[in-house]
Amino acid sequence: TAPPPDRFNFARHLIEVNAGRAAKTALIDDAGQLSYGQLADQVRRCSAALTALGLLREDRVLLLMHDCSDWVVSFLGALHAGVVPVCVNTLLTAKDYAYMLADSRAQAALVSTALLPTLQTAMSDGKHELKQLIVSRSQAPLPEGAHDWAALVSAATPGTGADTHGDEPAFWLYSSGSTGAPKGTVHTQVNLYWTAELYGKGVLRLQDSDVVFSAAKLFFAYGLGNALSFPLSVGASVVLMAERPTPQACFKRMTEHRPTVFCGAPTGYGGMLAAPDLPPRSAVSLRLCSSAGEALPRDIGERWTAHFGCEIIDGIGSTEMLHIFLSNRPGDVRYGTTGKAVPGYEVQLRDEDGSVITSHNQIGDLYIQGPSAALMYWNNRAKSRDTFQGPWTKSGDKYVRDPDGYYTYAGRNDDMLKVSGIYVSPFEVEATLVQHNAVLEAAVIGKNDDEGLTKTKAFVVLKPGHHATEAELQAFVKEKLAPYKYPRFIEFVSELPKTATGKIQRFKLRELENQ
Ligand code: 3SK
Repeated sequence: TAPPPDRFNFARHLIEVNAGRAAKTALIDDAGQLSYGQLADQVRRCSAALTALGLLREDRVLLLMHDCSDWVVSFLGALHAGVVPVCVNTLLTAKDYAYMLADSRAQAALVSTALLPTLQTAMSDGKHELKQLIVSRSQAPLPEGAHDWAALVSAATPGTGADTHGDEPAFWLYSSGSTGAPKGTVHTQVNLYWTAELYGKGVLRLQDSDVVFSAAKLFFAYGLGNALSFPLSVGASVVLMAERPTPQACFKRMTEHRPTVFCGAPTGYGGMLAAPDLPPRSAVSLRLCSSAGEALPRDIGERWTAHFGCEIIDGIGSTEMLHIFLSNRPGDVRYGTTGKAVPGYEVQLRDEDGSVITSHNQIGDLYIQGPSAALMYWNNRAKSRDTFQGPWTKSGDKYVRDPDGYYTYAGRNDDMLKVSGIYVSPFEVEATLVQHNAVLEAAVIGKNDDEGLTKTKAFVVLKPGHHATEAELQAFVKEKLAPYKYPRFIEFVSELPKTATGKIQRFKLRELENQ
């Protein structure tokens, strides 16, 4: 892939790439459609409007919106002007937004009407520098001094945009770890280009004939690639959905808009497969699906493919690398593994001493090298140094490579268990438990026995109307894995604690266990 020129602006790049597609549908949201011509026009107007409001190059603007075309136009409009959108999760609390406003020193906020009250609470709670409030799809009278997004954008004269450097800070995403405050992850203009080239085109082979629908929202790095930078880099159409990605909401878009590519997370795939109204293959037009967020259990991949006749391409990415760097490939899917390094990225497994592991079947810490790594975490030198180590980025995940070169997830660094001196991946035990017909979900943590030795404990959610005993599930795991890995304790629960992105919060289970 040819590197982009030094002076590079991703929004201007997309406008250029799609100049010959003015009439083609770019975005379909809950309210209507936008063609590529209309998208380019709105991006250039939005860019000019932000500049006219007094926003300068590198000023940060908070982008707190539900998925819709205004999100895409706001993001690209800011990039076009050289203003830096700070894209935040719509599911957070006012306290979280107060932290992000103060940390980013955002000068303006672009916000959905429904999220305005929470943002206003954040503004009244914390220190902030907001000077402009722009409200998308407002229905009620606006707060004093606030702007209506549509009126502001349509009144502006389209701008030519900023002649940015490709390595200039372009946008932020907040990355949350299991401990500490969220970290503002600073990405450049070219990072969007590289992920679209290497994953969107290189692995998913997106084409302008594709219609892409992502259950993962735009504020996640995964959703941003799936539903913005990848499809718009090839002139495809995108289906955007504001509501929560329940199975029913996803089925509605899959059957109405007939996306050819669907991007989701394992929990979502599992929920859809368990739903009574799962549409038949003939009611959808899927050619390819992608999965990330957590490793995809083999059973889910196999059942999805059996039902819909298309593969799920499972990969792992990170907010820090912007998108997926290790992945299966269309036509070369090994369910239960995360595949191999995406061409353009290099991965390494390192042992506890930091030495590179060259042997097979040995669990190690995953490091990545590639052109889309973030510059740093804002205001956090210590964590930046720990994660961004020269050309290498530490992922915080443990992996194992088999003799054929396929990588399999072995848990987070902080979730790994050592039982009788041997590493046990809680993920491996969970993935086995969910193969049992009665099990919907499972989470495994370490629990100290009476002697203070670590043993595995599984929290299990059963499928509605199903039954299983502790002994039955233990025998099931023993049959499939090395016997020492079976969970010594099983507790049946009605749900598991999860992050907004659907990742199981094992640390919460550990806290409960150790109370
Ligand atoms: O969770 C992932 O695997 C992921 C994938 C793409 C982009 C970002 C993330 C966190």
